[in-house]
Amino acid sequence: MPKGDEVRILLSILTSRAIVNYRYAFQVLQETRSPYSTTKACNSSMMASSTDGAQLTLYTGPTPNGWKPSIMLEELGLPYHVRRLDFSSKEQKEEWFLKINPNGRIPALVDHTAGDLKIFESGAILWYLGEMYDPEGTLWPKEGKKRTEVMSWLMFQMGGLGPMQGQASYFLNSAPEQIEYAKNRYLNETDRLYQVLDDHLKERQWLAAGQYTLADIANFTWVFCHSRIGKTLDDNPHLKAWYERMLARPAVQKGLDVPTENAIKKALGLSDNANKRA
Ligand SMILES: N[C@@H](CCC(=O)N[C@@H](CS)C(=O)NCC(=O)O)C(=O)O
Repeated sequence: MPKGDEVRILLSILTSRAIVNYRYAFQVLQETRSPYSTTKACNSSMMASSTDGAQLTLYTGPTPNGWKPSIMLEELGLPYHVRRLDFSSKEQKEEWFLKINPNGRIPALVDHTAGDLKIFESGAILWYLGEMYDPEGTLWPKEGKKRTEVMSWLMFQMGGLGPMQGQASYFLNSAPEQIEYAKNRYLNETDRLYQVLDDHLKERQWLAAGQYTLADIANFTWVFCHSRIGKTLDDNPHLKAWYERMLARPAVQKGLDVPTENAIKKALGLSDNANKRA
């Protein structure tokens, strides 16, 4: 047998073992935890200063990335403790929090049932919750092809919509100087991504896998903030219909009210004057 073939066979054996081990590790973790229904000690509205028996602590703020996990936790009906970080005092850069998220940003999640496992990056948090706490596949389908579709739309948000709209919002609302080129660059790219979503939703109710999933949650929280960059959804009728379907979900509304109430009013610009496109 040629040497190249041997190496390839060896690699494929090692890779399949690694996948099996990884699956096994998750299975063990899942088997060792107790069921959620036994710990309804805390929910989003309580926001106590200790974990109060909740198995998960969410470190968050009222922002598009911060709302993703609270919506998913509400959809799954999981009890969780909420710790809001104070951006004005740069609490997210304090040493204690950097031990939870070395990137010094929200959101982050700590799973107390898994040895205080720390998860950061909102996409990773949604994936973790799906993998560990959605045994029925309601938001994170079980079938491989469907999962791949969900992952594609999750990554579309993490690598595209979030960063582009985030920069558009920064250059419009927060930058110390007005830079037309930067504003146009990020607004145009955000417009393009909204159009991609609109085209995709023309023939379907939800973004991926023929069902409501965590990919809808991830993209929604950004579309929710469209007025922050002076956008309306009038040119994107399919996106608008999806947005309204999302907003009608009770768990979405509850998740948006974490960690502060009235997020819906604020994000729609009803009490905010910094939401017009320059
Ligand atoms: N890619 C990260 C982005 C996190 C992020 O940028 N979070 C913002 C709020 S939406 C934040 O913590 N900003 C405060 C800071 O940058 O110090 C994720 O998806 O979790």
